[in-house]
Amino acid sequence: MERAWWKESVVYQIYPRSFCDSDGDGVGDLPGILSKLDYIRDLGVNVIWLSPVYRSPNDDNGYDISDYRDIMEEFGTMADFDALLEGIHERGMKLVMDLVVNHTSDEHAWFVDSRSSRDADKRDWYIWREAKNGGAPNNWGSSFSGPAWEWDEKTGMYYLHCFSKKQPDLNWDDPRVRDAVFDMMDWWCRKGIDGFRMDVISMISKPAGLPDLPLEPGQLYGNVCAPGGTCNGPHVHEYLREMNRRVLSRYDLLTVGETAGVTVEEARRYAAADGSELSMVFQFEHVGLDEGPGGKWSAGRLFLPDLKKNLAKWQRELEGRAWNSLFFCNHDQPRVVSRWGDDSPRSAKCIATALHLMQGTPYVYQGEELGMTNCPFGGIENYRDLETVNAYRELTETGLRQPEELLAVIARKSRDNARTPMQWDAGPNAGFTSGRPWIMVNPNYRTLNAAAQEKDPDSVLNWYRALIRLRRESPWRDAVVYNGFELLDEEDERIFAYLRPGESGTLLVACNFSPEPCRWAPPKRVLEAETRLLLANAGEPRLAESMTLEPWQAAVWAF
Ligand code: TEU
Repeated sequence: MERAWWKESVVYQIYPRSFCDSDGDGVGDLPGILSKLDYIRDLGVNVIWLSPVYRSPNDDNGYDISDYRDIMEEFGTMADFDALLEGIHERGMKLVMDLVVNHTSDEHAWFVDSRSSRDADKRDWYIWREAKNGGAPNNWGSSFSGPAWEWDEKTGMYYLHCFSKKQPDLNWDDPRVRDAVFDMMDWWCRKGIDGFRMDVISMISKPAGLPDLPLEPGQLYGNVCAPGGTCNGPHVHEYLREMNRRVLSRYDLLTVGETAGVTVEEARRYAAADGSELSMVFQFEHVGLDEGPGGKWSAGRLFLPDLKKNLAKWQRELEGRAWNSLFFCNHDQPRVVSRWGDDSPRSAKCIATALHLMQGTPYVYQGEELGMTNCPFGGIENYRDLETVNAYRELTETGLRQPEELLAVIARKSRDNARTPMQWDAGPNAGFTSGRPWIMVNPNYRTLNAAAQEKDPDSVLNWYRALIRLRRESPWRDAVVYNGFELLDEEDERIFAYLRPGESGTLLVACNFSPEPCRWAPPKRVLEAETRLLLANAGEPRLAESMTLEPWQAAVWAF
């Protein structure tokens, strides 16, 4: 398999709003990130993915961009950005920017022009349609509740917004849009950045004719993010190959597509080994496995064999043909230690081990390395995320859900669980800000924080450091990155175990995803080999024909 630096990388995702506030306005900023670069470097990661820092009215916390070539006022200035980029490069790390080009803010100059009149110069840079039967042009729903169409009184037409109404979708079928986006991307590459994470890039090519989508019973609108919605549209690969030809191929970049609705077949095209489109993609099948039949806001529970089989499918189906990304956490997902663990540090370490030793580029989301947990927000008034607040309003006002029952699901699944301030120390506001934080600080910061874990050899932080060292510095680094994958005991409902076979030796990973001791029988070929324990999050488990893995125990052997 061809080697590449982005295959051998570990990426740390920063949500700037919640990372570190340097000027006391209660919002994280670029100088705050600069002040924490040594902490990030000491984790062992070599790439930082920065969620959007461009000028934005913050309807969706920066994923609604009003100027791609300026910095959001609350985050600082372009000079602050340049200092941050320099600081990252000085420490031997790379910077991946978040590229949000499926849509802009409605305050972007392009949209201001487009909506000014039906024959405006940039009218076709967005997706405008006449009313149909006196209403919206089709049954599409916004990901943030309500219809995906907003009526514009001035020009008497609807515009499409798959997300909030302040996030109008760009019309990628207009070559002038592609020209403007590619020119902006090149401008950032010439500033010296090292890649892009591409927001909902699988949605940029809409299906011809914008047809209605199928509706499940009780569904108010068609789901634009579901397969068959706006994902993986007719020209998406054509546009990405054009982007690659005109921009990406001219630089040495890590590019990762956030490809809602992607299948393994589609991923083999988006992340093809021939480098014709992107380096890798984020798939979302695994983080949908604990949803009930009603989607995100329905109470479901993870059945571990489903997770194991899904991850094994992606390992098997991409191997040698495309490259995988490995994540459980990001700014849109609840904290995995609460979601699939029991909030204990050992469960955080166990889950991380299972993820980090598969084939693919691992992504660590800020605070995940500390085992940060979901936050007890309580009432809906304490939430800030428009996806959560809009869903609560729509589902309760239509009578589809009861407030208390829905709040219980929101507490588990809201994106705000990942957006509480980074917990640096036990001081006021967890050391995040000297001001009033824009969102609630998780009250467990007094004991769960980076300062407390820095010196604790058994901390979650030092476990992530060990995992990342194994992948990036140890004699086994090539095995971790490039070896194959073979799932073991796929029906076992508590043990997540797999092999990483390769010419330079094989790794065995065994994780007890449960709070009870669990009997386990390693494969015979392991017992016949001379094995070496590389890592264990508890004790020194000895391989035996029938052995017990302690609650949330995870271990890695080589042979
Ligand atoms: O997310 C795309 C997306 O599908 C989200 O709706 C996400 O899957 C969902 O919230 C999970 O419940 C991207 C960004 O990551 C997200 O933060 C933005 O809000 C969204 O696009 C619009 O830019």
